[in-house]
Amino acid sequence: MRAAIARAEDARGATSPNPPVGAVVLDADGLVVGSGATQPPGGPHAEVGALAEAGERARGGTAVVTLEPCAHHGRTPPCTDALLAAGVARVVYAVADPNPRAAGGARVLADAGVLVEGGLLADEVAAGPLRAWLHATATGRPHVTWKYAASLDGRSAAADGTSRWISSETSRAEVHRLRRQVDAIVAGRGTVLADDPALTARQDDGTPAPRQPLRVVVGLGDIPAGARVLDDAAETLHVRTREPAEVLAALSARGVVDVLLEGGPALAGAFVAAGLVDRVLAYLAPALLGAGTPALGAAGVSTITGAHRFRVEGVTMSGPDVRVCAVPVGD
Ligand code: AOF
Ligand code: ZN
Repeated sequence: MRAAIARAEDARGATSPNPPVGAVVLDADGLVVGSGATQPPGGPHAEVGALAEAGERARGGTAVVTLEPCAHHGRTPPCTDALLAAGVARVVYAVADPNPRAAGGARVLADAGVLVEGGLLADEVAAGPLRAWLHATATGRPHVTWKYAASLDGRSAAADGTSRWISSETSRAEVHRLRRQVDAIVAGRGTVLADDPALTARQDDGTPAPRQPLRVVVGLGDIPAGARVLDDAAETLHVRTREPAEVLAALSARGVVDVLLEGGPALAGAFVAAGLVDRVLAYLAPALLGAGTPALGAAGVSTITGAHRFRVEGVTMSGPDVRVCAVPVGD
């Protein structure tokens, strides 16, 4: 299952609106004979790729999948048919499919005499590669991660507006890895005017990633010609509103599931105020500024009892910086 999770992680950012799923096939002796991941929409599901690689060696073997195999004719035929045709004797999956159109695969396989086990490493998969898709399936809107870099006193720019480079090279490289895994990067028009960011995903060697997330600029006014977000390094969508729910509706309509919100403070504050931040990723650099732009602008809080409360999911070092991952209390 950990190998299947690794395949799913690699598929992130390329499958939406479908979930990034990973699959591994073992032969009757328990040797790995194939693996696969969900292909871009309309392409084969994870199981199909893993079975193709395994060929005849799948007969009497085991398929391990991060999501319950589908039992429906969607853009592709049911994975249950492919598993049965291959003669797989056992199927182990992590998370049950919550999509009513696709669900029921476990039952179909069991009724055909396959040994079926669900729930293996389900928490790890649900918090990992399937997190955004499960959220979108349950709520009907994309999953939003608000990412920011700030000084230890919570400022994202100094008093004169300069902000390069608050966080370390290690943290910046990690943000590019994150950008490569999401469907869209969202920034406010104010940030585009102030910082002229490229909002592209780079690889560790600095070259552009082969697949770029959609760049989304939010704000009423025009984007000035010559802004880097208008270059042809990636596609850009300009959403002319200040309303976070409208932004997410526009992104949903384009099949976006996994969103990285990257500022600035006013837009992030509006998303937090609307309860539309599903995860916070903070890169805190061991520096003090004392004055300057706060990472978060007004978020609808006037008194301490109104604070938006989060639960810390993880704290790690990112080079010299501290990386905090937090989710809303109750999630
Ligand atoms: C699987 N394996 O790798 C994935 C599954 O429109 P379709 O035919 O591509 O079906 C999309 C639905 O299938 C999706 O909403 C989800 O329920 C399931 N995804 N299932 O067996 C896979 N990606
Ligand atoms: Zn399928």
